[in-house]
Amino acid sequence: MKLTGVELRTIQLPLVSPFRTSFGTQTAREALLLRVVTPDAEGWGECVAMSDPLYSSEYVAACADVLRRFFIPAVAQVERLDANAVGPALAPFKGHRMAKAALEMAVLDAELRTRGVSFASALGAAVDRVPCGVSVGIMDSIPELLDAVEGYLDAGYLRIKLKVEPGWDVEPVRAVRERFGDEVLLQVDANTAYRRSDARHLARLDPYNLLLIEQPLDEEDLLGHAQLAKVLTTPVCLDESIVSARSAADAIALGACSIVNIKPGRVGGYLEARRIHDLCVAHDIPVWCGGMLETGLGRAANVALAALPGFTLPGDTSASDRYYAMDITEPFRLSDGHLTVPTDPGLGLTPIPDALDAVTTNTEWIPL
Ligand code: SMG
Ligand code: MG
Repeated sequence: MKLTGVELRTIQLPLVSPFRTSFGTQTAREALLLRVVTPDAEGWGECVAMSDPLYSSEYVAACADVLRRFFIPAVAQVERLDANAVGPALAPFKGHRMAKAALEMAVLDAELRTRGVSFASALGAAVDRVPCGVSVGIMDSIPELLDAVEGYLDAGYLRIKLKVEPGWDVEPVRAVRERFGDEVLLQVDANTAYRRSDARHLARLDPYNLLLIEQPLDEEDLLGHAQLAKVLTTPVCLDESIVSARSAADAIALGACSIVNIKPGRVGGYLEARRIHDLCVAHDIPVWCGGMLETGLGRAANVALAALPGFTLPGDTSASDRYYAMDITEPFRLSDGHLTVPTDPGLGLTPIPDALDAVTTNTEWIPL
């Protein structure tokens, strides 16, 4: 393939309700989209970075900058471009994995549309639908939380994840268990909000039979997670700490986690995400697909990834209406707690032009 140009587009999608985590409250999703154009096809990429560097060091404006300044020119120079060539072409540049992932996703989409192959079959999907969980934000009160969880269970979600932070952890978990029973698949996500000295406090979650506790400590604190994992009976799952197959291998060897959340954006792309999947399968480590409030584009790719055989736990692959009243693509709808894996070539869907234009705040065409 040869790129004739790349479009960088920033969109702003309002959320159906505010989403509060241990690092802040979000009321809208700003996202950076890429459209790569080749003589034969177009490919779409979605960058999962947020507006501010709070979940990780990356943020939308920085991703746009590094893409336009370094990554797009480097990829444009590749002789025979395909998705496998993107990682090596960008390897000299440190970090910026979410930006790299978005570009690789767009090139992969263009390549697969040209070849007539879906993301799911290219990645190695084993099923045609995936079980879905939902991530529930921190609320102002327990009754408000119980109403939200009830709504999601009524909608059919098969697993509930509660966002937690110091001051909002044991009580909400206890309340949800008491109200909805022990059968509900329940897990928590701290987004690095705790410290090593909180180990005894976090052990108070042990009686509630959680599937896992996600990223309790700082992203760089693998050793702390290994020590914590020895104290807790709740399995430790890593999200922010896992940025590559190498860091996943290290975390597993160290005993820092027994479950891995795979987010393609965080690890530099869908190809590295698949390598982490393969590594975890080889080590008997269950994986599940994380979410970054993706539009239908990223959701389509995530659902394809979540269809791989090692994804044995429900992912944060919620329906589009969990976050958006109006998505930029045809919405993903929950059916019996599952989302259907797209089968058409590439991502299997494209943005609806009017819906996309309605939420676009900036467009930039980079001719090559
Ligand atoms: O897409 O449903 C989703 C988001 C799920 O909780 C979610 N993501 O740490 O796992 C995580 C968070 C990161 C984004 S929080 C603004
Ligand atoms: Mg997380």
